Amino acid sequence: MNETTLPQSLIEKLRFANRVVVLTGAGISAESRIPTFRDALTGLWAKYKPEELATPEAFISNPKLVWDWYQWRCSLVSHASPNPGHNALVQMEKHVPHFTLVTQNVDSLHARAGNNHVLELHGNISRTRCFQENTIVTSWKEDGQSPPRCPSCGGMLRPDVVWFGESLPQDVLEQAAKASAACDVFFSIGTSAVVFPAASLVYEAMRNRAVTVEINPTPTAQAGELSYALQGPAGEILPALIEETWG
Ligand code: BV8
Repeated sequence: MNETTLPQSLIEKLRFANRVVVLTGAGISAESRIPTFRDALTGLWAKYKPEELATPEAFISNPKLVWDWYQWRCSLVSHASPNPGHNALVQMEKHVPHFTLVTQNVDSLHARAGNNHVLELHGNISRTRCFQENTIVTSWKEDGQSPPRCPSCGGMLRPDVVWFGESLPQDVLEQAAKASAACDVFFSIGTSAVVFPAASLVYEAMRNRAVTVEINPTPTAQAGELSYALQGPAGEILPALIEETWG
């Protein structure tokens, strides 16, 4: 059901919840002025679809284009700060006995806001790895090459994110699936719910008869299947939800 006010029944369930899982997507960082994944294609990249750039094939065929796109996004992230939506989830973690935060985002904003133990399904744009050796690389020679080269094997460097067609970190996905299958309340916040397997976590929660909640200004295709679909920006809804639930 679509709601713009906060349903009292949800407040009650959240107040007494023992296990809560929150899945976030790019929308929760939109109010930190980071374009959402599907809005991040402006300027040089406007003519591409994100699925066309966030793939190993795209990187192999045009490494500079893909590397520069991530460098541009990195600069946006470095100038961004957590917003009230991120901060509200830090408060939620304090109130809920067993709280699991799972994110598809690669921008570190949940950790910077103060959430502990964030499960990053799709990696993190602040880390760089060797495309050949798959090892994390922390320093390299800036000789104007884009992408820069690995100091140990000379191969191209790439962002430490999960591209389409690449497997998610198995341990992280297993922790997220386990928590989703055991939770009382599952939130899906700021995600278009079209990327898998992240978008399948809510069904693990449903199988466990959890209360399921979407927070998004635009109801997603999953909205009709959920217990609640709260229509609005996370930066407004989440602080109000924390305030009404725990005062
Ligand atoms: C894989 C890289 C095994 C980093 C990303 C079923 C099972 C398994 C795989 C598949 C499957 N079906 C299809 C697949 C393949 C594929 C897939 O899902 N394709 C889609 C397009 C159909 N999945 C994969 O390839 C995954 N790999 O499963 O490995 C495998 C191996 C080989 C072959 C097959 C399978 C890998 C998926 C990860 C891909 N990498 N990112 C980066 O560059 O960021 S995913 C990318 O999309 C981002 O990480 C992003 O986080 C993610 C999801 O997007 P959203 O976060 O939802 O962002 P979006 O812009 O779409 O939406 C924003 C939402 O926010 C909107 O709804 C908007 O209304 C809302 N919003 C806006 N403002 C606000 C707001 N909400 C709240 N408040 C606001 N203020």
